[in-house]
Amino acid sequence: MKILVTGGAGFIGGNFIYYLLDQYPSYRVICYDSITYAGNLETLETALKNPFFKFIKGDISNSKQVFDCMECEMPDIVVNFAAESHVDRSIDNPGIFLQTNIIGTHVLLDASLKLGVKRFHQVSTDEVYGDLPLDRKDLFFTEVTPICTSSPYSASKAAADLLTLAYHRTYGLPVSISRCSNNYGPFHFPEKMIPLMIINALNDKPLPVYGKGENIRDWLYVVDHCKAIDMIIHNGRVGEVYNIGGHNERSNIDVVKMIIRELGKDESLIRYVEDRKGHDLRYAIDPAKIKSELGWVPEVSFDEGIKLTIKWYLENRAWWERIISGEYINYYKKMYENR
Ligand code: NAD
Ligand code: TDX
Repeated sequence: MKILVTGGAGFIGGNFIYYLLDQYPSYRVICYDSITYAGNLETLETALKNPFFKFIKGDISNSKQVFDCMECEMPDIVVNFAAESHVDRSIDNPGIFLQTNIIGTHVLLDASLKLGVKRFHQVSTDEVYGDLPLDRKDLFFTEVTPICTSSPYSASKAAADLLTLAYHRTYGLPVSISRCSNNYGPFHFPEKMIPLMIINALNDKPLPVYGKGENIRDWLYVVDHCKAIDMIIHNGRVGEVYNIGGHNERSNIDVVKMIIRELGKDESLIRYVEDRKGHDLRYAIDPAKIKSELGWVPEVSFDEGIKLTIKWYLENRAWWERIISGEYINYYKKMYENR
């Protein structure tokens, strides 16, 4: 079995590669990634020593590069993680989100169809459903919740989902889609809330909480997401969408206070800053379908997962210190200096 993982030098794709190499020692795993600001070959340092793993540099929206790679490797399965993934960046500069997330997915679908890939899996997000009100804890996203996006990021991911389903219905490409809630864990890029708060707290820098910190996210430890994708690509039904989430809703301010407590820091580090434009209020996944069809259940509680994550950031300072001392400085200034 040969699996092509796009975006594998990023957060979830990187974790997925380690998961595959560990679970299926006889599989060939190829990472295809253009190494944007979010891609990092240091994440794949250990994988690169494994003879069953190969890295190929390329852009998913470049048809020639994609066809060259896929004609040469002829993967059985393609799992597409490659994306521009940060909502704030999409608000600042939407164009690249359309290029990578929509055109890039189209190029991969086209190549997968022409080369007879046995399964194309699109890694999507709960953000395609828009948001839920804060005061209706009885409401959850199911697979039939209408697509209703808020940000250029989520709009581009929704477009990619629709294209993926169109390739199934129109051309018979065997596809599947997963829509997961917010992930956290090792190798998470410092622009995202949890690693940003851990790193700023470690450096005694202010913790920028958008608005009142009341927005709710449904957090899932990244390895539980990897397990779910593994189950879908091997046993999930073709043409289907599966929601992934562990019923772990927390307000942002509660998460920030938990990180402060775990690190033994003081709540005076918290700064309430200008809210994100169009900020989604609450995400909450109903995972009943993947649970009943595939038997997936999350295994890592938030209390345990946040401890594991903090421990990883403490033990892997070099990984994130190199990131925050580079181009990230300019990003941080632009996003937070006058907020
Ligand atoms: P990330 O930003 O950490 O990594 C993205 C990776 O894609 C990077 O390695 C980057 O170099 C690569 N990439 C970007 N543009 C590319 C291009 N044009 N060609 C080839 N490679 C390219 O993202 P992540 O957080 O790991 O998210 C991975 C996927 O999971 C995304 O599709 C995202 O929408 C989805 N998702 C993320 C979350 C989350 O909480 N992070 C939750 C649900 C779904
Ligand atoms: O500095 C911050 N302060 C803050 O209050 C940042 C970066 C974020 N926030 C808030 C905004 C959100 O309510 O924290 C929450 C989480 O923010 P992000 O980490 O940016 O994640 P989110 O916008 O929820 O999107 C994430 O989950 C769904 C991923 O980045 C997406 O790729 C995924 O699809």
